[in-house]
Amino acid sequence: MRQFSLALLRHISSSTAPALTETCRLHSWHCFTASRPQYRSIVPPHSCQHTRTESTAASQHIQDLSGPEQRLLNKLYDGLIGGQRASLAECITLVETQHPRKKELAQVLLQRVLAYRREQESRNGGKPVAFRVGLSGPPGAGKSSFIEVVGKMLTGRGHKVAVLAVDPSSCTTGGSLMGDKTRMTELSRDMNAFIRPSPTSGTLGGVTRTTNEAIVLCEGAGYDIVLVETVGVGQSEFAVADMVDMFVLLIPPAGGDELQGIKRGIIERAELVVVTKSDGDLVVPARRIQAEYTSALKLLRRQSKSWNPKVVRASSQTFEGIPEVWAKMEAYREAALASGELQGRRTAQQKVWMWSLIQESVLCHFQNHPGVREALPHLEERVTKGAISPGLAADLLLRAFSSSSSSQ
Ligand SMILES: Nc1nc2c(ncn2[C@@H]2O[C@H](COP(=O)(O)OP(=O)(O)O)[C@@H](O)[C@H]2O)c(=O)[nH]1
Ligand SMILES: [Mg+2]
Repeated sequence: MRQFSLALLRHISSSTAPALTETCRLHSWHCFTASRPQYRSIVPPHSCQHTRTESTAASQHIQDLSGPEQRLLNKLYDGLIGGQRASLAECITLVETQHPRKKELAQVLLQRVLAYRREQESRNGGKPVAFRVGLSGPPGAGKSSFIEVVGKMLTGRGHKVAVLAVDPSSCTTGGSLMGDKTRMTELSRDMNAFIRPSPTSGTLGGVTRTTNEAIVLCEGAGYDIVLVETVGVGQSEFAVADMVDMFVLLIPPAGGDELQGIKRGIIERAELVVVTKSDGDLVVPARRIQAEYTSALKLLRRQSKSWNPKVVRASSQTFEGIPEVWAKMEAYREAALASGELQGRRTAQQKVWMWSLIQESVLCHFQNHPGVREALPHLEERVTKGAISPGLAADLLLRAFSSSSSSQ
C-alpha cells in the first residue's frame, strides 16, 4: 500500500507541482507572521537554517494571504492562545472545513499553533505539556458517563479538560452525539472543560485528520488533558490509538454477546482496561470480567518496557474506583515519560499522521481523475460479475490514471 501510495504521490506531485509549491509557500507560517513581527520570537532556534530558507521563500509571497485573511487568522490565534473557548471552537470549525482556501488557512493557523506548542514544550524540558488519552469501547459501555465524572474530578483539581468525540457511525446515522450530550451535562457547563463531537460528515480519514488537528488546537488553548472518546466500531479506535499517549479500553460487565464486538487487536493496544458499571448487582459480573481480562492480557505480547497493562473496575454512578483509575493513568504517563517511550510514541505518530493524510488525498486524486472515473463503472461491473480479477481491474485503473496524467 505504501509503495502504491508513493508511486501515485510521485505522479501527482510531478503533474501538480506548481499547485503544491503554492500551497507550501502558503503553509509557511512566516508569511502569516510577517505582518506581526512580535511573533517571530517564537521560532525555535534549532530550526533556523531551515526556516531561513522558508522565510526567504515566504517573504516573497506574503501577498498570498489577503488582509482580511491575515486579520481573521490573527484574531483566531490570539483568541485561541488566550484560552477562549469560542475561538477554539471557531478554529476547529476551520480545520474541519471542506472549502479548499479555508483548508489552506487552517494549515497556516496550525503551523503557528504547533510552533507555539514547541516553544512551550522546550520550556518544559522537552516534555509534552498535555496528556492525551483515547477511550474506546462498545456502544453503551459507559464511556461518556466515565468521561463526565473523570472530567469533573480533573477540573476540580485545577486541570483544563478537552473532550473530543470521534464517531464515524454518526456520519450516516446521527450517531450517539445526542446521548453524549445528555451524558455529559455537568461537564459541558464547566468553564474549564471543552466538549466537541466529531464532524458529522466525512470519511474516517477525514475525521482522523481533523481530530489530530483538533488535539493540537485544544493544547494550544491551554487544555492540559485531552480525552478522545471513540466507539469500538470500524477502524476508528485504531485511528484514535495512533493519536494519543495512552489508550484505554472500557468494557461493560456484560455477557459474551456484547463483548463479541471487541476486537482482539484493540485489546493489544490498550494500556488500561476499565470494567465499567461495577456497582450494585453488576459488581459480581464486573469482577468476573476483570479476572478474565487479566488472564487474557497476560497472554498478549508486551508492548512497553516500562508498563504492564492493567485491568481495573470502576463505577461512574457511585464514583467507586474512579480516583484509582485516574491514578493508574497518571502512573502510566510518569513511567512512559521517564523511559522516553511517550516522546518516542508521539514522534512515530507524526509519521503515521502524515501517511494517513497522504493516503487520503492520493486516493481522492485517484478517484477524481477523469481517466479513472471514466473506466471505473465498467471495470467495477466486470469485477463483480467475475469476468476479470480485482487485481487486473486495479492494474487497468492505475494504468488509466498514469497514462492520462502523464499526457496532461
Ligand atoms: N449501573 C451503571 N450504569 C452506568 C454507569 N455508567 C453508565 N451507565 C449507563 O450505561 C448506559 C450507557 O452509558 P454511556 O455513558 O452513554 O455509554 P457510551 O455509549 O459508552 O458513551 C447509560 O444508560 C448509563 O446510564 C455506571 O457506572 N453504573
Ligand atoms: Mg458515548
